[in-house]
Amino acid sequence: MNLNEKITVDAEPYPFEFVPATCALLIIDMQRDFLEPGGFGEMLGNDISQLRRTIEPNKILLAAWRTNGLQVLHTREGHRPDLGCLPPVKKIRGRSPTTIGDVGPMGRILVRGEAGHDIIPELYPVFGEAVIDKPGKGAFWSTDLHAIMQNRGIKQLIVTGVTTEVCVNTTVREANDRGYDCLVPEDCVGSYFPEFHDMGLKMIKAQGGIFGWVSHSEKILTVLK
Ligand code: TIU
Repeated sequence: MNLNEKITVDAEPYPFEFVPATCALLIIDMQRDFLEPGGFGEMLGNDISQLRRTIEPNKILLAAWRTNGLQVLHTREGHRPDLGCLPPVKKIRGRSPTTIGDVGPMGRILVRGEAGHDIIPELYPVFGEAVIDKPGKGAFWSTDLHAIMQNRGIKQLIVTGVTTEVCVNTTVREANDRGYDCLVPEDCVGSYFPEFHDMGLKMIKAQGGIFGWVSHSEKILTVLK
């Protein structure tokens, strides 16, 4: 397969054309605190199984991306240990007794350098894959993601990770405004709330693909072979 040639993957609202060499896999916030039993997400009463079902398809897609020598980017949501980049409103919203920056089940919650902030072992980054630490929901805001994409010639994105309607949706919208195509494989994204997951995907592909395309990892794997 010539990785510099356009290939087409079945998607909604219509087939997605991409050049593998310039299309990065962007894996959003697959962090221990969001996905692991006993983490911050579960501590807040969320059903982590809705997120954990995305681990296996992400693992397979990531392996295929690596096998083909394609570009991979990871993000983590979190804050400086001094919490200088944590807006006070973000800390107090939710009214939980334990909030961002406090000591949680896996270290200080969503603080860089803490165990719970790190990426789950199943999808752990390898050398050469950029890890973007982001203080917000979108991966572009207050990060060097856009510079990295320009420096590495990345023109399109396959966006996976959690959660569908929060960080994935925000990132897809940000990418769209910067002129990038985004394809979201539905089995590789998840939400604590199935109905928000469904609507989050519908919002991306509505109106002729107002923010991008939605497909399935198996369809991407088929065309990569
Ligand atoms: N990564 C991400 O989506 N962060 C969140 O806080 N998501 C929620 O759904 N809460």
